[in-house]
Amino acid sequence: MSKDVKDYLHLLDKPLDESSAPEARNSALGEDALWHILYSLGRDNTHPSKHKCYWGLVLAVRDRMLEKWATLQRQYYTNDDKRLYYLSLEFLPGKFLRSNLLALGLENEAHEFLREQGFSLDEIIDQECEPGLGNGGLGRLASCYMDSMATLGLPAYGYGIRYSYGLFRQEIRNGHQVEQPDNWLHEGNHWLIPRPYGQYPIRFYGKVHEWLDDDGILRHDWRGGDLVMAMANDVFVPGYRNGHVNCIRLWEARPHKEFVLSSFNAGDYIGSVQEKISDENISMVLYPSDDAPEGKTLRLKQQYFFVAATMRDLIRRFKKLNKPWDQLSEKNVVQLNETHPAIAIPELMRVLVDEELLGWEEAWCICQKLFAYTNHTILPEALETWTVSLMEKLLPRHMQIIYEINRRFLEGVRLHFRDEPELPSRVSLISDDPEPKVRMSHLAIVGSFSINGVSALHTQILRDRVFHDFIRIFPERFNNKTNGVTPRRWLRQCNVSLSWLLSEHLGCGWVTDLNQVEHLRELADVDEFRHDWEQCRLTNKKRLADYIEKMNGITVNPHSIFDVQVKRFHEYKRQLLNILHVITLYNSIRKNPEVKMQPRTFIFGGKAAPSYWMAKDIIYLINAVARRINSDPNTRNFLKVVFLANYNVSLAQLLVPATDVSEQISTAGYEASGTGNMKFALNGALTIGTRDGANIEIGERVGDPNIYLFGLCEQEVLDMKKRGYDPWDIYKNDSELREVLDMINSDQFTPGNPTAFSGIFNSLLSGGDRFMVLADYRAYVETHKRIAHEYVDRDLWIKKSIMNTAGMGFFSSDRAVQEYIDGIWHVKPDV
Ligand code: NBG
Repeated sequence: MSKDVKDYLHLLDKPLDESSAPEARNSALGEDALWHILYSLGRDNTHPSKHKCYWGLVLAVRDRMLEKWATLQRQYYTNDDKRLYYLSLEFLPGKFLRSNLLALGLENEAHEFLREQGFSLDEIIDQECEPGLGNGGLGRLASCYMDSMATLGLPAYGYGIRYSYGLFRQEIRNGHQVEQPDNWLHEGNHWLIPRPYGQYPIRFYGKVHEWLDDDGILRHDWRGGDLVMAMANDVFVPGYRNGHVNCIRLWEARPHKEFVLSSFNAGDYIGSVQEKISDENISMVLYPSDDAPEGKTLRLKQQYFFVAATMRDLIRRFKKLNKPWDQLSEKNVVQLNETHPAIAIPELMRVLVDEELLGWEEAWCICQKLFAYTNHTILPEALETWTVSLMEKLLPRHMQIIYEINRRFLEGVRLHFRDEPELPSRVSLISDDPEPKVRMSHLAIVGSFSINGVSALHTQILRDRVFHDFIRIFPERFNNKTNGVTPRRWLRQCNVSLSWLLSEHLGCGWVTDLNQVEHLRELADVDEFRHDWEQCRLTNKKRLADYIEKMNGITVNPHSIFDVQVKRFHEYKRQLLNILHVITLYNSIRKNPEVKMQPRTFIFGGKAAPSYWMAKDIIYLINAVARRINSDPNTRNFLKVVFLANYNVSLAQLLVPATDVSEQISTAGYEASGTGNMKFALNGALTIGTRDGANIEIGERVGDPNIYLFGLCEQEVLDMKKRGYDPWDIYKNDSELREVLDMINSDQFTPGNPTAFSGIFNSLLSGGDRFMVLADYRAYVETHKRIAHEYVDRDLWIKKSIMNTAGMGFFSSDRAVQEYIDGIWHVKPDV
């Protein structure tokens, strides 16, 4: 008899594989938590509140990680291990408590303790705030990779910034996005260990002093300017049940001196404190743009600040080994997550040449063997540049070094490509604009031994277009590493009922060896298994429906198709295409009330960069359409539109397991990879998507019948643009679309205000529709019809759903990290 899904729910937080849990420490977790409430938090622990239980538990869990971490650090030195440094301006780890308990095998103990105190783990986790130290895919990828590095037992360090304010909290007021500060540290955070001892001074501005040493060699010394202190804050990342713990070191800016004495003595108390405040500003706030650069001085300061402190750490550890400098790259490798940390290359040159007095060639040779660079975007407007004038002012020595790297590089290019006089200016590290700029991607390419894209298509585009010239200069450097996601957070943790079902049939090995899910294919034809599969999904959908009711006051039918698009708002991601389809459906139901239709719920979520007006207008449009549709009694039973505010990792964990249809509909060629696409498919959602980024590879793995790919492919987008694409033609010829666009361009969704969306209307028509929304509209609408039709055939749909999960083994971040190890890092596990 089929197991009732309620049985699974009882087991929700029990370890799946208790036997493999490492031995518990002598004292029970709960006892330690109570001890910490009294002795670390200084609070009475007789009847601790939820809040105290949470922090007590955090400290008790942290103790267990620290013991392992300290042992490992010693081991790295004794074993002379090669270390990996993963430099990223963003991390999006999500909440820590549940994932750390799971990794350490401590859920049972935690449950027991909380039960004694009269709380559930869910209630306790509600207390936890999520660190939003990133914008989207790039930051979340960094966190998935940290999870895999720990689970694979690598001697690895993550490095980033401890922003005081993470990504803004999004509220929706009258349909508009409103940004609120995310003061995630307002009551401190015990997952982080601040390290006030051994801070590093980091210099900005100042002058370069030149002098001749005793051998007549010209030396450089960067002096003066402002000093800011970098203080480490460590947060620990345990591997899954393997006793391994890594650390992410987040730098916090501190004032160099408490007060500027002269102004203090002169009675300018406020002035002296002001300086302290401006020093701390460097790590104050995360830049809220995604796939777009920020040409602001503070941003460059942030980049240099965290990179310089990180390189200090790397060199300090290396020096303890007493090895010659040429072994720096044998004992370390530095992965640059996008170009944000690329200033590390001239910084290491500066340290080696100016401070350690190595010759230029020797130092450059070390650099080129140490750094590897991952590119995450091909949007031209997102490729980072800094004006030479800013760089010269803020980092004068680095600018000199960049000139010298460029001079030598271009000399080589001229020599090897004599008959291409245009080439040097195209590949130069400095643009020849009227206001010359440093091209950070060129710097990263020239200074790294490996350059990778994040999906097969993306890497191909890098080769064919974006970095075409460099492929000819450094063919051996370019490679692909298709992204992956951690099955711990994105299946085991977020979808407990399905995890139980999988483990019952496949054993627990899939948690660390995701390829095992392929055996699900054999079960797709078993009636009882399909029944259980559907029950698990329904449980998740009901949970999401409750959340929607609570947060938005909208009642949604859990048997309707849950069609979800959650990601940052960007025109290339085309939330607009999605809402055009929703309006199309709305019109068609109104016109044909007698036609029976499968009820559908369209769910949106995501933040727009605060200065990205078009993206904010699209959010407003979705909310305006939602208000109209949800209140229309004629369509209410068939169509609901929901915008969930403040999309973040925790909300993703709720949405992903409850989704039937995953929207991955970027203009082909624009989404480097996508990782949301992987999370949804892993949890059994079917993808409607363009042939873009990793969607293509997902299609190859789950099989054509189990994915809905539509629309122009990358080449067709290019061809169409070249031929001259006119969106007005499509507008004229497609009456259904015309009706939708005319509604947007009237006051239908904003009574009394007919111009609310004229910006959107114009961007799609007179503006030329840069992202080909109208070009893909018809194919998209027709594909949705097919989806609605096939969803009704429950057997067919559930089989497809199972085939999706079954095909996703490849997209584990364990596989991706293993490919980085084999192809780039060559580091060995230390377990
Ligand atoms: C994003 C891409 C995504 C990709 C992630 C992770 C940036 C700059 N890029 O497609 O847009 O999945 O990186 O690689 O955030």
